[in-house]
Amino acid sequence: MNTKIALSLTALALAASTSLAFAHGDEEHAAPRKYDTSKVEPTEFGQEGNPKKVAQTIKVDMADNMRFTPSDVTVKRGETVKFVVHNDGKVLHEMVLGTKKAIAEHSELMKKFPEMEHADANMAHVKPGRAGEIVWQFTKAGEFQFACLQPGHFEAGMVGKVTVR
Ligand SMILES: [Cu+2]
Repeated sequence: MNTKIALSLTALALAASTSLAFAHGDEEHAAPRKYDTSKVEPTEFGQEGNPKKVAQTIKVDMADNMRFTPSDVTVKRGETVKFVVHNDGKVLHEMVLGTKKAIAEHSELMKKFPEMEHADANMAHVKPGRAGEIVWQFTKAGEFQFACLQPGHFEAGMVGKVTVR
């Protein structure tokens, strides 16, 4: 193993130990995510929401023109939001919620490990013609992002903004 690869793997291991871990596994999200209070980890942009406490459902479309529609949403602090994310395109898209910094870092990791599969409460990978869901409680006020981190998509502008007030 050369040094460069070793360093990259160290970076991945470090990243995997944070709350934004890239859990390997169920790529298709075929079964709905099981909400388990004991597994909810607070982050800088909120935490996994209780599906029974959804106050607002926001429908978001993803398309092959590398755009989210809408690409700008506003939610109330403390509110649990359900994003229903539909893929209108012909390629895989995903919605990943995070801080601007976390999204940028995650995007860099995806470039280094394009085959990396990850499944976490703050993301939904959606196959063409299908829909996925993210239930999220925004516990902190501020500006956050959602992005598609499939190779090249974020760079092409597949990013949106969540304002929490
Ligand atoms: Cu995409």
